[in-house]
Amino acid sequence: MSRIVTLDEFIIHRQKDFAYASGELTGLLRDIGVAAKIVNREVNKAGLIGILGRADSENATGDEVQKLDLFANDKLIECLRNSGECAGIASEENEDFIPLIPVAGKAAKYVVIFDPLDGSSNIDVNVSVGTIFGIYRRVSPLDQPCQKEDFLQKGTELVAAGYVLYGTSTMLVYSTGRGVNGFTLDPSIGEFCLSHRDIRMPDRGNYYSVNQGYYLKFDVEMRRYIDHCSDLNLRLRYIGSMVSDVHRSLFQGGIFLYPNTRKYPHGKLRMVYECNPLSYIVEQAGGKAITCQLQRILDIEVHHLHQRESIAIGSPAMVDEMREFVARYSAPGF
Ligand code: AHM
Ligand code: MG
Repeated sequence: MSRIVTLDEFIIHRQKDFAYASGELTGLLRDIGVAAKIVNREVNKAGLIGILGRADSENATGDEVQKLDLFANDKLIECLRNSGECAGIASEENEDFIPLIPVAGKAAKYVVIFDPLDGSSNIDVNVSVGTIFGIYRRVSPLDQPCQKEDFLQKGTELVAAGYVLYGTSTMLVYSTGRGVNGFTLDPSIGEFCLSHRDIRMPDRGNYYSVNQGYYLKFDVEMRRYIDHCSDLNLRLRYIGSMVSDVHRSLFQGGIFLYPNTRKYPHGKLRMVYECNPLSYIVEQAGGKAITCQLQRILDIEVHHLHQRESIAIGSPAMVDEMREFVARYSAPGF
């Protein structure tokens, strides 16, 4: 049996790949790993300790907030506040970003964005949820508190991104721009252990993932593409947690769609907290991610912390096919 490689060992080993790396990013990734373990512990026992259910409040963009969302949000903020390597955070659960006070007077050069618990409608019924995170290098002066523009960078500027999936087992998947690696939490030793090295997304797969209940609310070109998926007898899977649906396509191939609808004319999912970090991971694994208006997600200018976009993300051949459909059926005069 090959030797177990823990997340910490792997991160430290990878630091050597980056010339002039000073260990700050390494430290930050390790702190996120610790926060993930704490959130995992609570997700696993949520039913026992009564933190399921709604917290009777709404998040910054008007969605219902579950108690566990608030817990995960608080834990991530707490871990990053004490990290010393993070100048500020922006969370899907907070309206504005939060600058962090330097630890021991040291100016941190990174900011972190996260969706603490994605797929929150699944919490009550014990279905998979996930944490999504991304790390940017600050663009504002290091001797001052971080600024909004540090968080409003394009996805191409991400230094690292990843997610934690609280599923049948808990997995942390991340990339620092040199491929994607996956770690499974071994509960017996409390460590994330390298389980999926250099993940490559299949060129295509047998699954498509979309909330087909909104079919009639989609633009005609999206409807034609969804009909095509159905004609091909692709299997429809939709968990209602983007992390879980994207995770499946990463390993088995497939496409995840959240098109613009009448209710969400610009799409529902958030650029900063969901679309960009997951697109970064998927592209690093050889996949593609575009809007339903056919723009590469990572190239989109971000103007608001809670900006929403439509998205088609997944296996490269399937995203290309979706692009052809949309181009053909939205052509003038069609
Ligand atoms: P959340 O971050 O508030 O949980 O919402 C994001 C989620 C995605 O994970 C998921 O794919 C989508 O919203 C589900 O939305 P819908 O119920 O409209 O299909
Ligand atoms: Mg979310």
